[in-house]
Amino acid sequence: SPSSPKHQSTDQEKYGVLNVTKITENGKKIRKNWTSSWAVLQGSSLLLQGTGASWKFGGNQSKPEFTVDLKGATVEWASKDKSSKKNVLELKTHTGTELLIQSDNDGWIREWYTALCNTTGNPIRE
Ligand code: I3S
Repeated sequence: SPSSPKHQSTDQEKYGVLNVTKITENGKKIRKNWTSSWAVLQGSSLLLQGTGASWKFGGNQSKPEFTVDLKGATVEWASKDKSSKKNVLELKTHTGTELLIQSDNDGWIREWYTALCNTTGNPIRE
């Protein structure tokens, strides 16, 4: 809505704060590290940027940002065994990187789910 510019976005360009963690890097399971990130969905890329100086995203990540190529990625609600948190999305890229994306805000995570499904061509499920 116009009164809430931070949350105003379309499926083509969307941005805001999400909790994220990598769980797999190049097909190899890595230790979770949930971190609050500034997320920007633009075209077929999802850019994740740290909100603090110590932000680190995965094992071989030195820069305070990470770009996810959404071409050929799958998006779905994560199963309960993936996390004890609510509202968790699982994003798998075509290169074998797996991320979990989460927000405590039900409406906000649903908006992101819809946008990511639309971008990747994945079916939207309840
Ligand atoms: O899937 P896991 O290993 O139970 O994930 C939890 C751990 O990463 C935990 O940190 P430690 O590595 O210090 O145990 C985190 O604090 C938890 O948040 C992780 O689980 P959730 O269910 O929050 O995704």
